[in-house]
Amino acid sequence: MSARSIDAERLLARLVRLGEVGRDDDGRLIRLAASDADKMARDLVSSWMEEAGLDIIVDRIGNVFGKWSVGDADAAPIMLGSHIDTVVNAGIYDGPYGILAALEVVTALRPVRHDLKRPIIVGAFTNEEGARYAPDMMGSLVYAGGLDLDRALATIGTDGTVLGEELARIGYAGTAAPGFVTPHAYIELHIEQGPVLESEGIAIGSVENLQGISWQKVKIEGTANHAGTTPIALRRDAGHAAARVITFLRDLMDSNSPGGVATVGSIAFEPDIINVVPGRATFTVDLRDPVESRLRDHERALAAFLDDLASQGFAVTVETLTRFEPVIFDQGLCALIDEAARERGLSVRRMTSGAGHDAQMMARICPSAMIFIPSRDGISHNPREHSDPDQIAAGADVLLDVVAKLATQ
Ligand code: HGY
Ligand code: MN
Ligand code: MN
Ligand code: MN
Repeated sequence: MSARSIDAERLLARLVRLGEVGRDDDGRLIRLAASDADKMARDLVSSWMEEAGLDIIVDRIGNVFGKWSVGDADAAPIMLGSHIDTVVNAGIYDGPYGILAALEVVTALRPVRHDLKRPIIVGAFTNEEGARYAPDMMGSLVYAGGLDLDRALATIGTDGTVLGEELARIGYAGTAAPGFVTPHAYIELHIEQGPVLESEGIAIGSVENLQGISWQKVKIEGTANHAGTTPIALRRDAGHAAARVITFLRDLMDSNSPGGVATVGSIAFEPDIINVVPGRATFTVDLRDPVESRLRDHERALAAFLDDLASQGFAVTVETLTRFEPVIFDQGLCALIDEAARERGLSVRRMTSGAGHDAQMMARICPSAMIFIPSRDGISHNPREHSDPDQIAAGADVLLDVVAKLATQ
């Protein structure tokens, strides 16, 4: 059993404290990328990084890193991280948990710093959620060389703002080149955000793969008309058409389960008036599957259904917002996670991540893996998001042990 442990009390207190940054008048937590709330949170996390004795580096896509220059200065660092930005009406653990636990790991390792052979970097990646600027996982994607920096900085948000201008406005348009160092390994500690660990009574998830993600924006143009005088058979009702797409996706997933998921998370009708047949429906489609060929099948099936709508007189346009293939994490790191959990007497199981994470981008440039802890009722992207204090501490202790092993190799 490892003698060391992280300071659970400080970790929990900081999670609550950071969770208050970005509350709106209704008490909802909203910390969209490059917003004023994001700035306040970045400033607070940066101050905690400095308190942990880390040197702050900000790169040109606004990723914030705290570097601990221990060990051999030329050795590739261990990188830990996650994100600070949130969705709308978020919980307090998704993202900050991985960063604040990493700061506790650094602090817990200070007494044995002379045994460490390589630097340790804690990263807070820009715009993981993609709620304001698509694609999601943008900061880590640019860092890993998967998206051109200038193109990312030019991204127009859902509110018409430009990411690069917003980063400059909040003072986080850094100067370091994204990808300035290739880590020896990247480990991300995160809440599961799903029901598996809790339903099986397992303490730790050793995440060995992450499902593919396809984000599309669909626009269906019909004919706005009088809600009272227009018979159903004579309509080109964009609202009915959108509803048929949603039902189609639900049936498609039912026929393919387990595995794939499909979500229409955002939808808008125009002119959006009670007594006018919608002339236009604009909505997003989020498709995911751990198996690339099945994800492609679902994309093709949706495209065929939309073509069929077009043959019925609707004008249909589709814009691809994001497309990431499934990712396999490093088996050696997963074995370390398994071992670290068992040495602490914690139950552990291999699993797939249903959610996207910065680790899936870092896996493009270095061995990467994730550690999950249970989420109560499997809820996330929701203020009811919750993990118990002992689960939060256990995940951070497993991260500590994995980092201690990696940093002394
Ligand atoms: O959508 C996702 O899974 C990620 O949290 N952005
Ligand atoms: Mn997250
Ligand atoms: Mn999230
Ligand atoms: Mn995520």
